[in-house]
Amino acid sequence: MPAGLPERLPILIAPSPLLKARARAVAAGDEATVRDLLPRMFATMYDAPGIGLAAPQVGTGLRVAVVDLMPDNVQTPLTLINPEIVALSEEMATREEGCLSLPNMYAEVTRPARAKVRFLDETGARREIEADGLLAACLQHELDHLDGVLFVDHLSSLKRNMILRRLAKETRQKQDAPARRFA
Ligand code: GNR
Ligand code: NI
Repeated sequence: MPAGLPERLPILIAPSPLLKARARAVAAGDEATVRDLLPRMFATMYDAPGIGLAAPQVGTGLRVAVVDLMPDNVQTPLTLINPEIVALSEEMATREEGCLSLPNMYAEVTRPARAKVRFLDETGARREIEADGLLAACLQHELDHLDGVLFVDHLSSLKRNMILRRLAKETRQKQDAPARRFA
């Protein structure tokens, strides 16, 4: 029985091996796990704050993601279970992306400008959305997570390594005791 506010989950930071793994499809028997996971994923995403969160980012290897672009600052939650790309535009678009698993790192990522995605919603109903703009980028970013792909994997190895090294350095500095910071 769920009681009180959903608990926020710790977000895995790169280079966690769980972020590189392919998540498995939600199947019969996963209902209780998914029902318990979704409110926690939304709470974690809103708290971060972020506009999307994939289950592998919180250590669950299931093909589940949540998205909310908060249009006009109004919560508009979107739950994606077993999402699949049905179509991608030939036209590409470039925009700055960030990722809760690569905190404080941002880079311009080029992806198809429009995406059609098929998925099951939180009630198990089959749905399909055709997205452009930020939603198209966010959906592709979340589906990538389910295949163990991060936005830096779309960059040149030079840019990717720069970001991963900077992140490793910042993570090290945060974890070090303040007295050891300059040691
Ligand atoms: O909060 C997020 N912002 C964002 C901006 C541009 C493209 C994708 C995203 S998703 C990201 C949250 C996240 O890490 N989701 O996996
Ligand atoms: Ni991400």
